[in-house]
Amino acid sequence: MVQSPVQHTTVTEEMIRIITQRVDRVFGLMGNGNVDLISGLTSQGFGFTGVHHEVAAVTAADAYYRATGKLAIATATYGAGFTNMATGLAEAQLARIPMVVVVGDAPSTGRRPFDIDQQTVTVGLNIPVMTVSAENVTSTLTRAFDMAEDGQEPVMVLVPYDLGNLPAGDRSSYEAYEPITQPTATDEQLHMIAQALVTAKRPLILTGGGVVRTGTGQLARQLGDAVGAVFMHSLTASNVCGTEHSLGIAGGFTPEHKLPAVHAADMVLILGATTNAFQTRKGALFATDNIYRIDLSDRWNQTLPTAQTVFADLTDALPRLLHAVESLQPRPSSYRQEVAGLIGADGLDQEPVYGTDGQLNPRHVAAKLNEVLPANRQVVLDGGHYITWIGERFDIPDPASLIAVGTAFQSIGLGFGSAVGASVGSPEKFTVCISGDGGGQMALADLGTFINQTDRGAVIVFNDAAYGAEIHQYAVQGADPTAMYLPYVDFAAVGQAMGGVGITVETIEDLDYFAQWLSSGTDGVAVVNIRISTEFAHPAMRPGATG
Ligand SMILES: Cc1ncc(C[n+]2csc(CCOP(=O)(O)OP(=O)(O)O)c2C)c(N)n1
Ligand SMILES: [Mg+2]
Repeated sequence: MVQSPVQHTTVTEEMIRIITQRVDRVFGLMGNGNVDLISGLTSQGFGFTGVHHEVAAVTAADAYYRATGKLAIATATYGAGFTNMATGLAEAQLARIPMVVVVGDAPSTGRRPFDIDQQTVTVGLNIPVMTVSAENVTSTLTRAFDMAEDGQEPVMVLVPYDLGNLPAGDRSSYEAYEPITQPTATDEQLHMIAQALVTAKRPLILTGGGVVRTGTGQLARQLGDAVGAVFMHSLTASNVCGTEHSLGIAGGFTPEHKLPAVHAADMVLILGATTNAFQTRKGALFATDNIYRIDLSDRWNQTLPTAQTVFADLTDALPRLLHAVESLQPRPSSYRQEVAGLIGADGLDQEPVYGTDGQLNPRHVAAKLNEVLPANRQVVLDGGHYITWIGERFDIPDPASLIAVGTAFQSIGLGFGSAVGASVGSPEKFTVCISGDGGGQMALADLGTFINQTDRGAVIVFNDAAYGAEIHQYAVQGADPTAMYLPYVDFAAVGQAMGGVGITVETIEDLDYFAQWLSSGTDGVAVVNIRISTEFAHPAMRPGATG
């Protein structure tokens, strides 16, 4: 009798088994280090989105999480595939985005002349890293998912590329992951904040990404309603409390005419929001020192050293705080009624629509775009001067509908790649990716990916033929502007070449063509190239304004 050979599960097969159990989407670009993995996934019809530059594998997985709350995988080959990911990884780590990054690595026999030390580079990015072996593939990959989810961070899994066809080791070797214990507030601490809220004349609650992640927006709203507080939110927490008593976005994006209403606050409670220089206008956003924070760690308080911080998980702390406030039987403050009288005119109608160069004023453009874009918008931003106008003028329905990958690491050039992940994650929304011409040229590799992956959406380029942010911040202080100006690129033509519908906007009325395209309901992606003047600087760009 001929004995049939024992069927082993290979390392690659075992990785695919775990991946398909834990996620529904992989973003990546292949090479020798990950071709078998991708091939094994696509051959079974698994959701794989190919990108054109590896940084987009990471930023698309990042935006996918921000859009859906679901963890995704980014994969690349060893060497250049890995190094191309670095900027996206630094952003994901700083922004606390869970993802598992699966990357090929040098063979288990040792580095070849062209291999680099990927482990050390990953450690340098502050990202946990683990290396798969044939014996531990199950436990390693499972642990990577658990760590990423629980720790809210990217986790790197390196796979020596020669191991793929070896039999995978004992599946039972996995030791259960020990979840991180979160800090808990004491009753006294919560009572202190409750007292401050109840005795304040004009309490203000600033909500951030921590409120979004813990799903505590409604609790924060109830807390504010109990004391008559006014709300603000960070960039990542648009409309998280669903209240009309909000002064909108906090920080550099806060329009100047709303600042008197913010400065009137005599007590501020910050819930799960980073207080970086931009968010607090270098600590000057609030006129009071009577500031309290509830957050998991002090890592995110960068500008308010005197704020009283209670370290706690909002899921536990907010219901208890609400109870503490209610037991003090507060009388709601009159702040909400006073706010209308404190907000000045926004002054848009006083501003010219064009500069003396004949090009458009970006503030008017942002205001009109806000009117014409569909309500079910999902706005993906790159970085640059132009985003100040979007932050100021755009209505965003909920936190998941404003995605700005790159703000934590202060990187431009991540817009089109991240728009891929947002669009794939929430195809029911109208995804609009807004970019500058500088960041747009940096991200160009994945403009075509976004166009191809999106049934209906738009790319809008605020094109001032310049690194506008540098002109408005540094040329005004005497830096030579030569290298700040860029050759003009017609993004409508570039977009058309990649399968989009090109629309050129030189006058404010030209935006009606875009409005018509939107109302026609035609499938596809409009690529709208808008010529912007370099003469209009947002106040947040003033030297030293926000850091
Ligand atoms: C990767 C990277 N390189 C350089 C910078 C510095 N930087 C910040 S904004 C900016 C200009 C962006 O130009 P553009 O995308 O055209 O937008 P604009 O400021 O003109 O509106 C530059 C170069 C950066 N933030 N990230
Ligand atoms: Mg520009």
